[in-house]
Amino acid sequence: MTRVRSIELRLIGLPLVTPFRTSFGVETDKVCILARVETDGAAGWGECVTGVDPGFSEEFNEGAWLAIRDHLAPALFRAGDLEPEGVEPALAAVRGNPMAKATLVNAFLDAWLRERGESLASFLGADRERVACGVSVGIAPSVDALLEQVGDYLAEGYRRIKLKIEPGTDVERVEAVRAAYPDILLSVDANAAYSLAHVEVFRALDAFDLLMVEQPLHHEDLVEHAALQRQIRTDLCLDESIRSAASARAAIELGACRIVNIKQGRVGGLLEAVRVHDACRAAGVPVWCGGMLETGLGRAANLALAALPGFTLPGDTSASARYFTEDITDPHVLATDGTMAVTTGPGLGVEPRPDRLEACTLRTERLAPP
Ligand code: NPG
Repeated sequence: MTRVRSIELRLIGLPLVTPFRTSFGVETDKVCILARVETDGAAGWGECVTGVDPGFSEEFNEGAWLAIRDHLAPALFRAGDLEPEGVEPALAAVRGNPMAKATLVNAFLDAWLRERGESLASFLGADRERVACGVSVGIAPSVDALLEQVGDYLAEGYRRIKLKIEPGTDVERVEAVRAAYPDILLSVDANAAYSLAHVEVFRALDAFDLLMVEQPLHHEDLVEHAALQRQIRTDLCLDESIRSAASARAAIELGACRIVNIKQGRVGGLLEAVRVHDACRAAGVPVWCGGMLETGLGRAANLALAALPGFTLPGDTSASARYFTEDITDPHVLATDGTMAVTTGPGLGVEPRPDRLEACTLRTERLAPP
């Protein structure tokens, strides 16, 4: 048992090495909330995966800040002495807001594990020390620019290339990459930019031996995803639609996907992420670890999760250098074989470097029990 004594919220901003364009917007900077939770015997970190705008999900930085400050943190203070299994129930009176909740769940877990000297990977049930990594390539300005980026990432060792797509340039881009690299693991991610009226696009994509088509339709369209899956050969993968183990089970039972992208931040934190993993594994559905341009803190959490046995496909767990010139932690580095190390120290096994943290801080607020 340990008790949360105080929470420091911090908004940070880090420039991205290259702008990241998806079908829902362009990111030039990573701006996110970090929570530092102080317990009786340690301090733990949680990184919130919301962005500046509610484009990927309805949660966004300023909303998450208020949800944490005014509702979730007070609930955690009121809960008193806690073990990890008590944290989600303590926050359950707040409906939804999984990304805001994940921030505190993960920070508490980090602090609790640091008190015990146990690594996050071991606590979650990891069975390997390195994970195979893929990379997500944003929508490029031209086919040539895309081919150059893909070539560079392959040269670095990445084991799977995921192309962001949007209506209009999809088939032509995939065809060009597949022609240049006939044997690579290749997938596409539509970020919900299509409807069932686009079925011909997906039939055309069937020709390119893709590992998967990720989240083609609206996040609430499970029945439509199932209808699309029946009409194409390529496996569908869901991301935005998977918000919990319950929604993963529903998607699988409906036949809406054959692969699941697990983002711990999107499903309410690492504990629910393990439940999503377990539900998929029980159903024989492969999973992989998604990414949301996390700093080295969130990336350490993702790497620990990706080391669980059901994570059989390379994830968007790319090296710090793919995102930032200088991360806030020591960088996570890709080996030439396309793998990265899972951290082994207590908790997340990484810390923000104080100088870097100060340099990128936009705002802080300290929260304490009344
Ligand atoms: O490597 O962290 C990464 C980015 C992987 O493509 C990626 N993430 O839709 O999955 C996504 C996308 C994303 C990025 C979503 C930022 C939301 C915010």
